[in-house]
Amino acid sequence: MEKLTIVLLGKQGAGKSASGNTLLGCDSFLAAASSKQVTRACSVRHATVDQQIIEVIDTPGWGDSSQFDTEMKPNIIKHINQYKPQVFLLVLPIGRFTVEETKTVLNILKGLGDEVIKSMIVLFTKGDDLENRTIEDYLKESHTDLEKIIQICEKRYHVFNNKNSKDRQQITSLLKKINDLVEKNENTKVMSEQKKMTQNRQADNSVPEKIKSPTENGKSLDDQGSTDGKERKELEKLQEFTKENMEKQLKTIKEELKLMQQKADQMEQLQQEQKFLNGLNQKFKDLTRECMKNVKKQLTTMKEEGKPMQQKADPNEQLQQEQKFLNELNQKLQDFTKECMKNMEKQLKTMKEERKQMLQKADPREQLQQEKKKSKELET
Ligand SMILES: Nc1nc2c(ncn2[C@@H]2O[C@H](COP(=O)(O)OP(=O)(O)OP(=O)(O)O)[C@@H](O)[C@H]2O)c(=O)[nH]1
Ligand SMILES: [Mg+2]
Repeated sequence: MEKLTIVLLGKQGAGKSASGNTLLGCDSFLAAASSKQVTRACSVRHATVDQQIIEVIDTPGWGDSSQFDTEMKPNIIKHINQYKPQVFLLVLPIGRFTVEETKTVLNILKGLGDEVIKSMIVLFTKGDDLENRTIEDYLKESHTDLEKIIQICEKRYHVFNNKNSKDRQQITSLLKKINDLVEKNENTKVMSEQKKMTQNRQADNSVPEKIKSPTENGKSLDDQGSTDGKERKELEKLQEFTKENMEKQLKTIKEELKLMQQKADQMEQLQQEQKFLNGLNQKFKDLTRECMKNVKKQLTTMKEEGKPMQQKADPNEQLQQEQKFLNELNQKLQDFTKECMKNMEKQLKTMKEERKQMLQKADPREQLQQEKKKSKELET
């Protein structure tokens, strides 16, 4: 996709920034009603409009031509050299135009030179002020100096109503005029290059001595006879061959130039995107830092608030709590002791019984009595 770079030029408050916004379809530039200069430096923005990358350079508006020459022109020229714009929009607001104002415009145009004027379209803003008139009606009513400006720009003009920026027709129509002009200028450039090359070729094509035409050798055609005819044919062939070769080379150079331009455009876009990402990254870092700061602040506030509450706590209540805890501990200790006592008693009882049984087994009398008892049971 080829990029189209457009520069907005005009007096203060003419509606340059507003027109840039209408063209790009977003509020990229600051536009405002003010008696002072609103845009103070050149700025560049771009967007895709009707499947075309449009790059707009907004410039500060002039008060008069000497101010333009000293304060604005150097920076504008710098931007022109850097961005190589294809089109300049001379922004003029519909309304009363003083003779002085038009003279200023004429002076500035003169200073900018033919190359800029060749790529210039007059963009009338505040089209809503035309009301029921056409732009042609307005131009007819205007004084001759305004007509002169239009003539200098070879009758290229367009009307914008920036208060109705959603009107797509006015944008599409301007882009068509711009693209037609760009194409026309490119064709003219190619043609003049070709012309220059042909002239150079003619100058360089000093025909070698041995194949010079008979008249150039100082001899009449009659003197030379049929051999001259052969030489003439050879010369024509050589010229044809050279012409073909040059044309081929020109075509290759043009294609290479186009490729280089495309690469440069891509690089520039990548740089812009990188710049944007860096900005985003920085913003994210700043935001995170800000958030951390806030969290720390909140933590300190919470700590500060917590302190007096701790200080304010009732000592009696604290004592009661501690007492309660001690009571519970005591109760648990008592229960545990009781349980232990019970277990010990049980074990003692078991031990007593076991001892008794052992004693009975150890006594012989007791044993005899037991045997007697057993035999008596058997007899019966
Ligand atoms: N009604 C109407 N007002 C417009 C139109 N275009 C611009 N304006 C108003 O004109 C005022 C000046 O517009 P800007 O775009 O800031 O003019 P500027 O040429 O950029 O001015 P500087 O930056 O100071 O050189 C703003 O209030 C715009 O809203 C238009 O088509 N119609
Ligand atoms: Mg502005």
